[in-house]
Parts: sequence; C-alpha cells; structure tokens
Amino acid sequence: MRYLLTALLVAFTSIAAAHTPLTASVPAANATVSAPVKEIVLEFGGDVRLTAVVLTDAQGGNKKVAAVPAAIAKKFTLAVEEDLRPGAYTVNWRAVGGDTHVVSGDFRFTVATATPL
Ligand SMILES: [Cu+2]
Repeated sequence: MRYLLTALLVAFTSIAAAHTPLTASVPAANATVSAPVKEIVLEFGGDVRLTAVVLTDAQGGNKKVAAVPAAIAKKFTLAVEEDLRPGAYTVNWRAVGGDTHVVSGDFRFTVATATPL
C-alpha cells in the first residue's frame, strides 16, 4: 500500500511539474511599484498561448489592458490602457501550455502613493 501511495505521489508530482509555469512578471508578484505602470509583462517557463489577462483594482473594477496576442510565445507584454492610481491591483491570467493543459494564476502588486518632493 505504501508503495502504491508513493508511486501515485511521484506520478502526480511529475504531472504537476510538467505544466507550464509563470516564471516572472513585471510588476513582480507582491511588488510595490511607482506610477505610471504602462505595461504588464508575463514570462512563462515554455511556450504558451495566452488566453486571458484581467487586471482589477482593489474594488474589483476592471482596468483596460491590451488584447492578448494570438502568438505562441514565452514572454508577453501587454499595454495598460488607463492610468493606475495608487492602490492594490490583481492580475489574473490564463494560458494554454505546450502540453495543451490550461494553466492559470493570479498575482498582486501595489502602485505606491506618490511622495511629494
Ligand atoms: Cu500540463
């Protein structure tokens, strides 16, 4: 029984590891950045087709982001098409990886309050 569980765990771990992960972003996850935030960059561990990127503010309001490109790539840069006021934001993304599995996730970042000179 223990061998079976170990085998299942190993199988499950290798399947999970095969999904294409988000490896980096700009703004970085949990980063505090200064305005203006002109673009969102998503970088993956392999080629993916990005299917959705949704940027929301702390109140859940959608912020306009350029349409996701049709291209298959590792790295995507999407223009943020409206000003982001100081506050917390969440990026929700969804993509189809090279192994045809849908991957998705979200991360937050904060636009800092401008400091007076
Ligand atoms: Cu996968």
